[in-house]
Amino acid sequence: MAWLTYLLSALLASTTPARAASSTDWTVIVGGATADTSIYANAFFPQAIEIGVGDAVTWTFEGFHNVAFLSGGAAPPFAVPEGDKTYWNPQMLFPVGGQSYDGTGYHNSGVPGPDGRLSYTLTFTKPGRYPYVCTIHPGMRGMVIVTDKVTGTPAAALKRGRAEQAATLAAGQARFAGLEAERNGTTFVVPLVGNSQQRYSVLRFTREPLVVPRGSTVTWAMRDTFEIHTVTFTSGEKPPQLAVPEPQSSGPPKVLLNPKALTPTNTTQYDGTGYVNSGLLFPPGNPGKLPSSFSLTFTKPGRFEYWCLVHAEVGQHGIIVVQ
Ligand SMILES: [Cu+2]
Repeated sequence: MAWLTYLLSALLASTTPARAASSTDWTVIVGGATADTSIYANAFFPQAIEIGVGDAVTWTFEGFHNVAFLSGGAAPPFAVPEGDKTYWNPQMLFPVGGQSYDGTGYHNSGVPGPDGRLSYTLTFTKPGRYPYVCTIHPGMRGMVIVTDKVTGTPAAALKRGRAEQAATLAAGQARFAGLEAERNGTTFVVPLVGNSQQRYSVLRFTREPLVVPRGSTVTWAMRDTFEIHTVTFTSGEKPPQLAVPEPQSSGPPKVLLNPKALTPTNTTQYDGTGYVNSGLLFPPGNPGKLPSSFSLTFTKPGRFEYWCLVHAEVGQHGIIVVQ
């Protein structure tokens, strides 16, 4: 049966993409989270990787991100209006660009499905330093350095990536363990935290229910550079979805940004009834002067659950107990 073996190997050879004999595959981890999903890594691990000309990098996803090479261009806008609706920009949700990169053009991996898993490979054809970003988390950056003479190995680079990721998640866990709401008389502040140097976000409001006297005002204050959040009280209703996929007859779905989730209700008091939504809260000092805090005064006793509509699926909700 030697002829069969020969035929099979010839077939396999012809379907395997052509690669230089010396080509090496490198791995970069995208994101990561603690098992309880409270801490989210907004980083590429390792942050910088040095590879040889003709080598490929495979990004292995562990969270909701993308890998985008802008080649000096502007990042695509987050949202695109269509009539009176707003859609999530498909240019950051679905793959754009070919399988190799020479330092030019827009390339995007697209985002993973609900399980957070995706793998994206690019082959680098020219020496150079190539920065890339996640267009979903501002400030989430990585670098591919392509050189004629590479010194490291993929195993060592991956080990470095895992160590960086572990340090990031540990820093986030330590921050969450010490997280306290701040009290000033009848005013409370719930900080929404992250750290752009240590590259994590805490996707929780408070560790324990926040107990406040009746008549107190609680302010949720953004102190995170990576994320957006909402503060949304639904009074027992299911929290609305932020992104609603609309299947199309062909091609990928359109993703509607749900106005109910985006639009502030401009409520200042809460008695345990109705729908109260902060709308999107943005990093402090953002260039568009978009809101970065939300305050609510609690007028009736009770135990009230609230949600971040951006991160409800990873368990970002909290409880206020008004006495
Ligand atoms: Cu959130």
